[in-house]
Amino acid sequence: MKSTLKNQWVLITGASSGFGAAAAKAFAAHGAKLLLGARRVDRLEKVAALAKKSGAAAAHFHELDVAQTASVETFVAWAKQKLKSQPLHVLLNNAGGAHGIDPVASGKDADWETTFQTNVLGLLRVTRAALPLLPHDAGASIINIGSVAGRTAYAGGSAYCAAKSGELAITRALRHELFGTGIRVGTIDPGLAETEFSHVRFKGDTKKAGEVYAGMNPLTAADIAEIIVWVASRPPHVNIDEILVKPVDQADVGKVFRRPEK
Ligand code: NDP
Ligand code: 8X3
Repeated sequence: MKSTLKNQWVLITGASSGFGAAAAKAFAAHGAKLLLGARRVDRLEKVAALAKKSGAAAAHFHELDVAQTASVETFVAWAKQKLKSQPLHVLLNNAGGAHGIDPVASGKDADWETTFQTNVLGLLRVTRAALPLLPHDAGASIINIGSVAGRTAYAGGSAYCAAKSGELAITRALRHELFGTGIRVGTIDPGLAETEFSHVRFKGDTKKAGEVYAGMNPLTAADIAEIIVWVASRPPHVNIDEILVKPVDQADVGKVFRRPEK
């Protein structure tokens, strides 16, 4: 059966690693055309090359820092040129992450600011700039990546939990604002998934990052990519509003089943 994503344009933020890179590969397997953004352009180049090998009808990349309005505007202008008046079918707002795990009492301004700049303001900026590229009544989708952290707060997660709660609120507000346009809006909210997320959160401390997933089976980037593609390929009248997805070893944010080391 012909995929509904074949030759459709998909824009992915944070495509240089983790969910974004896996989503590029998964959309590529459906013959989509890709517009990839992140700060690490060397990584984007590799992701685009793999996407082409995996079946992408096109895979272009450009530097993007969602924390900078000028960078977002430059990126979206570049994307518009690549589209050559064709519509954007999927906007995947994935760029983000957590920075530090300090309690509020010892939290750092720089960590809080980066967390909000990427997960909240970046999402708003990219969406504002890309909205004119999304056609009405044509099955286009905005898919945002939230987190279990946006639904349940935990110690050390104040800024990140607040930011992902913000992502959920923005997703819900946007669904109201786009009511009647036929543009679909949804959020996918994963639990523990082993990507570069914890390396970033713990500022490169590999030991601490590894402990997050010790003795349990986390989600993989490919698991999330499969869900993203499924959401984007529902029939045009179907909106998948919100998906909460956790590893079976995670009953809740702080309740993780860990097998003893052998
Ligand atoms: P990764 O660290 O592997 O990927 C994060 C991506 O975001 C990278 O491509 C990074 O690219 C990009 N990014 C970060 N800051 C910016 C920026 N300022 N401008 C542009 N791109 C940026 O982690 P994940 O794949 O796990 O994270 C993807 C999303 O999923 C994030 O929003 C995260 O909060 C969310 N999430 C992750 C979970 C997990 O357990 N892994 C669970 C729930 C949600 P670059 O550094 O090259 O700019
Ligand atoms: C990432 C999941 O639980 O580490 O969003 O915050 S968690």
